[in-house]
Amino acid sequence: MAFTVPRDILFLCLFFHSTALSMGNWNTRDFQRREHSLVKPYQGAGVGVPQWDFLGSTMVTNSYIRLTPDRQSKAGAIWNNVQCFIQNWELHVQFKVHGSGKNLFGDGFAIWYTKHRMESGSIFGNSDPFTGLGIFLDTYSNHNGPHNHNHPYISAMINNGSLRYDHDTDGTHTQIAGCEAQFRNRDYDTYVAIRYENNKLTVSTDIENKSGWKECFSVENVKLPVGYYFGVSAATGDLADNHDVISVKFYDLDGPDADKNVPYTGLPEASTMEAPRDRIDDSKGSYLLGNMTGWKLFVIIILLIIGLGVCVMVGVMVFQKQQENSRKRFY
Ligand SMILES: [Ca+2]
Repeated sequence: MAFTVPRDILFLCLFFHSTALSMGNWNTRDFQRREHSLVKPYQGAGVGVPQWDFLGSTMVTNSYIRLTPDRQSKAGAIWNNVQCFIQNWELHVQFKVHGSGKNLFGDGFAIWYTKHRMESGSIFGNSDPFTGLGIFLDTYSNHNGPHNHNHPYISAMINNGSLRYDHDTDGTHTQIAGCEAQFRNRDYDTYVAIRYENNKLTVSTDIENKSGWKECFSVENVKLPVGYYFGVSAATGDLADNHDVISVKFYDLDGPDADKNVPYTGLPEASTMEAPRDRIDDSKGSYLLGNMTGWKLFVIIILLIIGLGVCVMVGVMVFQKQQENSRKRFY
């Protein structure tokens, strides 16, 4: 049964789920998991926020967690410090991206489910490369030419630790899917939902003040292991924005039969990678040579030498024949 959990209507979710489970012995306490959620009031009894750690420019207020202020060259993140051992889940993030820039603003934020946590770096404030899932809510197009899409743009990337994120193409070379989403400078609440169930990744948004989810994209055959961490990070550069997280709500979709599932523990994997898009800023010559392996180049050089040899031999033979003919004419 594929649907996205209606926000804040827990009883409805439970109704659907218990219906799906044929009124099985569903445990209501297991549905929303507090250990992976972050809701108001943020502060615990102590100074910190339970189960969450902060990085960089992150600032906690009573009503939001600001990852970056609307100022240049800032980076911040929040990281859940409890590993997730639930195979099927859904994450709702309420956020607010806003600032004084009318036409120029950036760079955006990212939601993570990764092996490593609390590492700062160049992908919206997180490390590059990373291992796991990254959902990018990119407000600024770094691309020099026209894209096939407009910004703000939401995309997903699955990484086994070997791929690098390319800012110059806004990550379109490594994305598994994406969609446009005008989520910036809204007067009302904006949400994004990430659902991972039976190796299917679905990202939906609620950014039009309609209290309903709209699917951004859905991708099958995505493999994510258990034991990774959730996080949200944001960065500004020459351009800036306030990147605020209002809440993170985690829902366990495994249900009471979870013990029967064998959790996936391999590397992150996605069988569908979108076709690379217009990356043609390499010069053609170096592109051709760059794609050639050593032995191919060797064979081509040998063939060229043989070809040149044949040309020279034919040339000499023709020349000799002409000399012979001209001599014959003299006599
Ligand atoms: Ca960008």
